[in-house]
Amino acid sequence: PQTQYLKDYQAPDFLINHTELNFDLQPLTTRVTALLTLSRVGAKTAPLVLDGIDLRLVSLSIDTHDISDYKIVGEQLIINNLPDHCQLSIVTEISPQTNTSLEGLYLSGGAYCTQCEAQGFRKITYYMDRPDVLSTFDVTIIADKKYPQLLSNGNMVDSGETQDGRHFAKWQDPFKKPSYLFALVAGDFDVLNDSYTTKSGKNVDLALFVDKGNLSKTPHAMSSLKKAMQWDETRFNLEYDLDIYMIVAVDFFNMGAMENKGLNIFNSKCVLANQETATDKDYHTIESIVGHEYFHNWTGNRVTCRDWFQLSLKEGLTVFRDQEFSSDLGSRALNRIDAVKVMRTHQFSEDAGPMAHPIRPEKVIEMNNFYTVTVYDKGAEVIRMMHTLLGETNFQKGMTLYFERHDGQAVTCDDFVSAMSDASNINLEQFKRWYSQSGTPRLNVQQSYHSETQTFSLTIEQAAPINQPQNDTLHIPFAIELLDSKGKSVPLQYKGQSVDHVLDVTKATQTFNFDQLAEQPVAVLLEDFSAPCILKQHSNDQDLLHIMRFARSDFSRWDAQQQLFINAVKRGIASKNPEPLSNEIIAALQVLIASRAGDLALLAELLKLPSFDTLAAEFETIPVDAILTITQQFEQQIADTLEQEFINCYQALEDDGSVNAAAVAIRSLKQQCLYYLAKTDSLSAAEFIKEAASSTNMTNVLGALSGAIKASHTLSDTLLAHFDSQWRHDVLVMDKWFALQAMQSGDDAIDNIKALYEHPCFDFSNPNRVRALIGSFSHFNTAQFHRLDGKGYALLGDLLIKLNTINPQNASRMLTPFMSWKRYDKVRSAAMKTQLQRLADLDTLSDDLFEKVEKALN
Ligand code: BAL
Ligand code: ZN
Repeated sequence: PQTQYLKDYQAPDFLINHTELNFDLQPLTTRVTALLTLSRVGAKTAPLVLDGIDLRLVSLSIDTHDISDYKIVGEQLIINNLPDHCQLSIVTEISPQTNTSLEGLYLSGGAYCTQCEAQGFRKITYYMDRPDVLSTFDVTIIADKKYPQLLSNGNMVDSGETQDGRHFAKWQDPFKKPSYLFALVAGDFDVLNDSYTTKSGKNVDLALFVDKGNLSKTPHAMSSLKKAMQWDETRFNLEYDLDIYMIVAVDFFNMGAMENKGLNIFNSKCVLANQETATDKDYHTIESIVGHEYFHNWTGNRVTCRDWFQLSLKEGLTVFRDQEFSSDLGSRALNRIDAVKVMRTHQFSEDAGPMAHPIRPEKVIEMNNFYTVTVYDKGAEVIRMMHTLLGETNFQKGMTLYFERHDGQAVTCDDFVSAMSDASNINLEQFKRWYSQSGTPRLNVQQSYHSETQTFSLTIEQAAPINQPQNDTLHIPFAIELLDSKGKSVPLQYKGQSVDHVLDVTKATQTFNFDQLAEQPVAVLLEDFSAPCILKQHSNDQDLLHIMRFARSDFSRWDAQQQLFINAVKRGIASKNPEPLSNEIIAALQVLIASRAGDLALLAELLKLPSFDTLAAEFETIPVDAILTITQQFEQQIADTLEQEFINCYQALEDDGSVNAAAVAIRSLKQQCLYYLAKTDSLSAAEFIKEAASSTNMTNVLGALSGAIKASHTLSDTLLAHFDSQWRHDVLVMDKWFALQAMQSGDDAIDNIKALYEHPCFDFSNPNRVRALIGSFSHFNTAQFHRLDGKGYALLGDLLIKLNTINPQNASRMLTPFMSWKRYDKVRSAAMKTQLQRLADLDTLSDDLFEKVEKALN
């Protein structure tokens, strides 16, 4: 495997001004004819270097002359002595049916579809498969009529029958695009048609293609799309540019979805939803992903990346945009909580592990390995920090300037920051280090209060991340609030000047002073998680309870509650005889449940203990058993002490079954009550579980089953069996069942999972199934995955060996839990290492796994 470096970037020697593609679709031998209009922009002597994988070259010609001066070296076709301008014709053959990698052109449940980002186009034909080569595309698709819909990017300009009784469609995309945005679909779908009128009055046809029989599950995705189109006009002044926008849902897909120009291809689980089959969380995810792919039309497609090291240019920015979309349409606090959970668990853990990389990586073996929480979610945090530093008005000016300068171009992260800086006149030179430094910065904060001068001081020290000692100091927007003893927000001022609540931290150690404070305030620090840092502070429980009650930011109230629990867990683990949760904490929870006031979904969050991953992040060596024991103990204490309050709350809340925010919030709070009640032997709990499990609303059903299984409730087996018989016809719903099965405790948990490999709905070649069963197991069934006998690790190891040949990209994602093997105790880390070594010893280890296994072991 070869490492590619950002520093080695070279501009292409040729442009592809126009690309004509002709597909003659057959499952085992699809013939692809590519006609490339080329012009040389590099050295006279430079050869044309085209990428290609798993292709059978049939012919290579200019005009009608065959070319002989070429060679195929590894995964490249190198052609010498080409004229400066020419039309190169390349005929290749590929086999969609045997392509299980789900990259390039493949068959998904009988339909042809493509996935080209990042480097899948090279599995379709020889091409300059790099994002800085932009071309217009004309595409002709010829197929049997059993595939009535033949789709590609842009507008359909012709269609008809072929002489041999098949049919064809021709598509033209007027916008230049790199190959990774190419898409083709051929299948027999049901279609939901709709339309949208842009704010300048342009009519856009909207079409959503799904497997036959699924139309009832499409309205939510369609309405999400229209909301996204409108939101982008209102908030970012960006309109759609083609006459038609298509979304196709397929069952076999490695990612959530793909933003191909005018023809998005989606994993069906990110499209299909109705109340019986999808949870409220699914509804939210679908809205956000439909938005995300739509927003890429400007941030990704109109302005794309110069090279793949710049991936965060489009992904960080587009995640930021989809987060803002969800926050403007729904609860800002809950969206922030979700985003921060991802950061503090998955991203911080990636930063602390062997795959740590900056949001703009500097070296890559397999690009698919860099579609990470760092590039995406930390990337979005970096954009969010710029937004915080500039403010909405200047940020939007920066976006406008970015599009003025770069529409139709392939550019770099530096180009984006320059636009932001130039538009706002704010110096972002130091800020740019966020793009090149990996690891999570640690901030040590000292507070002091001087009653004689009524002055309060905050000293913030930036410590480099644990595994990145050489890091330079960063520019960090550090937001704060000061509360008085009554819980009122105090104006920030010093020496007669008001002080902004976002502190500009730019030095290794910096002190900020505030005066006119008659008493020592309680400081809310890193309000709204204004920077992706680890905050080291010594807040006592009293202050945290005060923040939980009074902070103006709902996010910070939740954050304080999390910290309270974290402190209690850490104290418990440190002592031989762990104390139960304090009366104050229990009382605070009691008040919350009894009040049933405010945002009920937020209230549900406030009742949750931090996840295992959140707690694990607090320790250098993860004390698996101790964390599990103490959290179970605390949850049991909450369940037992507040049982009656949970019953009252559950009974008092009326769920009207609708999908509006209020009903969603009610369901989430009811679920949280049920989660605790399932841990008690109360008769009401059993009744509530049975009632919710027989509901026609999947959120309620899943809440009941999940609560029952996690509490090993006696009803679990019956409920699981019933669910299986009810939903076997719907694989997406069965994914929820596989995920529930993965959570089973008990000594036979591993055998149970192995037995499920034989279930008629299970399929190793489908990423959704594999993630539902084994992904859920390895991420969320902590006790069983981390069994001391190593059987949980062996289960994952066996799976990875199998997936290595079926679908390396999926294998590599599934490997993630092993990446942090060094953070566990000796027995566990040795057992995990054994599995990594098994992979390293494979003769045919894919590049995807090689890169991560090698980094993990070294
Ligand atoms: N571009 C890959 C899928 C996504 O991030 O939208
Ligand atoms: Zn994206």
